[in-house]
Amino acid sequence: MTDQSVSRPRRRGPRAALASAAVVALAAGTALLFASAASAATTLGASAAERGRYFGAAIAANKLSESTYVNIVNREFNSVTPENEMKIDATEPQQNQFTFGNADRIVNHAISQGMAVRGHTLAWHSQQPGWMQSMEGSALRQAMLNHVTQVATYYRGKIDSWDVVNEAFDDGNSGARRNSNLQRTGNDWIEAAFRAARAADPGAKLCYNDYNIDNWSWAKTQAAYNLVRDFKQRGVPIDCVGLQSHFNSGSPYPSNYRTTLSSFAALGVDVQITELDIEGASANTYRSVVADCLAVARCNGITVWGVRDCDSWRSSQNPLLFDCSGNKKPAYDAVLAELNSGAPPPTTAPPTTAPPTTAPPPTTAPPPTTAPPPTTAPPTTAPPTTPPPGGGGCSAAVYQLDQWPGGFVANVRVTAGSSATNAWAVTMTLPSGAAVTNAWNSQASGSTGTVRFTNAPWNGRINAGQSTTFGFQGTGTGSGMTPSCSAS
Ligand code: G2I
Repeated sequence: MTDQSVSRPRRRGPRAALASAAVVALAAGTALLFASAASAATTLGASAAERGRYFGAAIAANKLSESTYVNIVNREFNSVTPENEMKIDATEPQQNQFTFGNADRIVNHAISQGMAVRGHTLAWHSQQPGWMQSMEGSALRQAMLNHVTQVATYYRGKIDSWDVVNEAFDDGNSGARRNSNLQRTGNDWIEAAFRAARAADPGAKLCYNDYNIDNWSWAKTQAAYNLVRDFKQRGVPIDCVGLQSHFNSGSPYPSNYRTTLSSFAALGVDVQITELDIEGASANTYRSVVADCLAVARCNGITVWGVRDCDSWRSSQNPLLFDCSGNKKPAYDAVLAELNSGAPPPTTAPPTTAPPTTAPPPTTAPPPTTAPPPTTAPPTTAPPTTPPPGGGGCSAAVYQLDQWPGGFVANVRVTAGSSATNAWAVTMTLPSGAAVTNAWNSQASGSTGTVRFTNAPWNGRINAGQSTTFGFQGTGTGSGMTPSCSAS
């Protein structure tokens, strides 16, 4: 493996000061932490965070040296997805020889900015290196599982959500699996990949990701839905579904998109809009997508597939939020306004309805060519300035990521109980001789003995049953720590 620098996460940059402000606010017992909800947020990431969500972009490592590009990325987004750098051909170009240089550039940049990372993607029929393309059968199954294990282990603790399996279903009306070399290793290849990913990185959310699963009445959507339902029923580890949501004239934004989001969510998984772009970038359509996500408690993040139109894989469609010069487009203003009009996360647990056992709706012929449906009106109520307290408690689990003579790195997953949290604190007693040297996505008070970690400004809100992750580095040995969590 290359570039070990990522195994020592660094202190976050400019946003660290905000964390200190939050601690002051909490210590003073004031609602300062949430004061920003009263005045509209001015960036996509900040506004999404106020609603317990992220707003991200797919980015490319080779553009991180362009100032216009990186300024937009740092200013607007609180999550990134490597557009190509974590794919199989990039990370394992020769069998069992892993290269993480470009992916590390993105991950390190994200950590330095306090951004989350969506990992994309561990198992896919496309962008396979040559050696894998020519493999079949048990050799391929073993190679795929080795790839999942090695890459997820390498990035353990640094990935918020992994696209474990990408695009496994066929287009068209069959609802069948896509015929690929991976599929030919046996129908259970998807669950095998998810189990390997969970074992390698128990703290990451594990997603199934696909395109054309946005329209609830399409056969492909129902096929993905049935996969997730089956996995949940049989205990196969899956935490989220990624709807790519590449909208264009052949696959337009569907009027039943919100139904699709809420139907997946009702299975007990998060729903993430993972590769959003819209041909022509209609402000109304972008606004509708955001409104639909905000209307579904478990739709916890939106990622646009690129930053400026010229960065897009479909640049001739001008499908993104910034023009080629980096100026905000009308779609940007619509997205920000819609985010700002959204309510804070609910403070009570969503109903835990059992997954429907009835047959899915009848499927219709694929891609209607009609115009997108009318957009829904945005809610007109302003968010309250002080959200109600969360009384459902929280729990925390610690994962030691790395230990070397004299030091260690640990990650902590904080999970909200039966109601949303507005703020949380995790206390942990360190082994004798150990000391915290820095923390990210939280603020540590004290460094030895019993250390208290409190939320950063952007991750105090966790929806009921949802989780967030923070990490810290220390000297000494980090084993045997038992975290306890309190929430308000
Ligand atoms: O195709 C759009 C997306 C559909 N869902 C999965 C995504 O992973 C996929 O992303 C696109 C990237 O945006 C493109 O940038 O995946 C393409 C490949 O399947 C990417 O294109 C590739 C080109 O095909 C290569 O020739 C090029 O070397 O990008 C590579 C890096 O620029």
